[in-house]
Amino acid sequence: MNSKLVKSVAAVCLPLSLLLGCAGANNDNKDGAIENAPASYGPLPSAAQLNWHEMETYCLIHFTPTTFENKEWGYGDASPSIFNPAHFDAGQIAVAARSAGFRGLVSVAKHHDGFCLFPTKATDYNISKSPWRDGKGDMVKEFMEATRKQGMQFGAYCSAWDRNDPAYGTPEYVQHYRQELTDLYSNYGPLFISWHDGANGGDGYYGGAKEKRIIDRSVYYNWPSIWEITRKLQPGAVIFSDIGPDVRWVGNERGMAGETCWATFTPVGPEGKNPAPGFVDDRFLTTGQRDGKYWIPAECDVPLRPGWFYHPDQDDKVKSPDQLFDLYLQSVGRGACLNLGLSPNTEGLLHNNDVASLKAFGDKLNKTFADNLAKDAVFTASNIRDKNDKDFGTAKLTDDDRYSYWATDDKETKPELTIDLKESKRFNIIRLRENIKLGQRLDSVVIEQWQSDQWQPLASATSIGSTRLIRLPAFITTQKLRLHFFAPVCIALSDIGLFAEAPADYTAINKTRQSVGHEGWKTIAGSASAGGSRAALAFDGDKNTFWQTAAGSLPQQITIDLGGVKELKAFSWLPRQDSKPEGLISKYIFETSTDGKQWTTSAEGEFSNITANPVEQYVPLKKNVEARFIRLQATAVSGTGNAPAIITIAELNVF
Ligand code: FUL
Repeated sequence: MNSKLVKSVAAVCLPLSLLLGCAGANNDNKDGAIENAPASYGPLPSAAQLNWHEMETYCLIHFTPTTFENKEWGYGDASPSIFNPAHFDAGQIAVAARSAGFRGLVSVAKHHDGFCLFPTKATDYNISKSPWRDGKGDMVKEFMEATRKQGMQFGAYCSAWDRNDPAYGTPEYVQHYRQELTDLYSNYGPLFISWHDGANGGDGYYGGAKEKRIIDRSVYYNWPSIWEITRKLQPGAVIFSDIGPDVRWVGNERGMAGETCWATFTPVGPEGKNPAPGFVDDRFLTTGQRDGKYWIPAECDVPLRPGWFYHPDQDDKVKSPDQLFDLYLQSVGRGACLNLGLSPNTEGLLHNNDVASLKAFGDKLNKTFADNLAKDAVFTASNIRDKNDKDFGTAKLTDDDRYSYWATDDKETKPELTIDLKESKRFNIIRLRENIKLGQRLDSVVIEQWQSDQWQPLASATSIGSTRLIRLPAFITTQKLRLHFFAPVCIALSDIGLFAEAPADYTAINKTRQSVGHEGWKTIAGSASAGGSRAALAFDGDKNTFWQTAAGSLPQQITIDLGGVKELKAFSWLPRQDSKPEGLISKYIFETSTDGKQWTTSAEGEFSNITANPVEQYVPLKKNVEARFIRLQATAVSGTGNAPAIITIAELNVF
């Protein structure tokens, strides 16, 4: 703890900081600010944002009638009568999340299908019309109680797009949305986050109209007036959306921040227009901007399974603890937070594979970070602020306070720090943290290790911020490290840790499905290939290659001879995996035939959320069929709204 406090300033600023985002050396930290502390640099986090940074990881739970339809986006037409999970247990879900070290749960209180998991006057399409708990239940409340029981914080996601509401697209619907948010903000205690999605407008049921409704995303909701409701009713919550205002989307649903990822960011809309959720120039979402005007750090959202909703065919595709750990390093370890999607099954429970992976991930995290090998090291700094004032000394680097810090004199912007571990130690992770109450100060750090009697280059990193975890390419054993820091102002480093990654202990229950393989497959018809592309790339077993059609020819399709009659129950399409948006099928027809002349439509529908989350789409056929020929035709492609220009297929499989 720091001894010389400037209490008066802290007292004045604390209540205001929640609303205005004033934070830093001169105010709200628990122990107050120290006399002669460095002046803050650039935009600063608010109290709600500091709380959010400290949480590091939390979960987002998708569970609505869409789960019972085995879809990713409900159309808005599902009967509430299908929503009746026999063994729903919020406690099972919260305990599993807690076992993985998560510090919060966010309930998807309403997804795009429009069904509210809480009773509300805003729409009839809500939980009270379902048979669950005889129509007297409130699932958001059960999630909230289970979350708090595990010592975690609670948040809510209420989709602005509503594919059920007949009024969607008119000013009346915006009133419904405001009412739903007001209900969520009023009845579930303090929320740590209000989560807002960018997917807005498009095809929907809309009370039976079954049409496409396009809204002007930049003005329709009047977001600033909605944020006012949030600030008033939930002053401790951060507001998440593509553009913030408190936490921004990282720009992908793979759970990964940029290797460089600044907490500072200036939201702008496309072509310089006013930004809004779903209406943003997305170039800097992943990296942030060093000169960004506001403190708007990134949240990395990613589902534990390929999809956000539960699909039985994905039971063997649950991310392993090692994959989760990689994501942790690429999100939390880059100054962001990790928001992991959990998807209960139709029973209302997490599958055993999910529970086991979460627990093993939590164990791995605990074991890895339990022992900071730098704890008893001797630190030698090239400069310590204010004539070696111990309030700014290197002992602050290994205490448990993430806001106490080693600082240099104002003019010392490129200091050096040597760490002597007193004996050789083996590790592969280096953790650095700044005291972000004073802003994101460091540009970069370069690290050397002592090896064969000399300093040798080891690692470097940019954008340190709230947490930077550097995983070395391999374990090293050394007694000494030397760090060179670079900043535009004096530095305020709060933490150094050295850790040895622990192995994960986990075995998944495997293989729920088997593809029939690609042997004997031949393309017999289809759209022309784009120059250099070959149709056979659509079934070469390599997910990184894909077939791309030439623009223009319609319909956009592929017809394949399987080489013999097979009994089929499902097909799958893997979109291109190179993160490019062109040619992603959003609506399809899948036909089968025994002779290549008479065709039956065996499946048709929507590949939802395909741009943000282009994972394998597994589609059970309407009924099992005997077929020698299959045809996949795209009737719409994401983003174009019109006839599909081109399609891409990384892999096609039948089961
Ligand atoms: C997306 C939505 O469209 C997905 O369905 C999911 O809810 C995800 C978390 O956000 O943008």
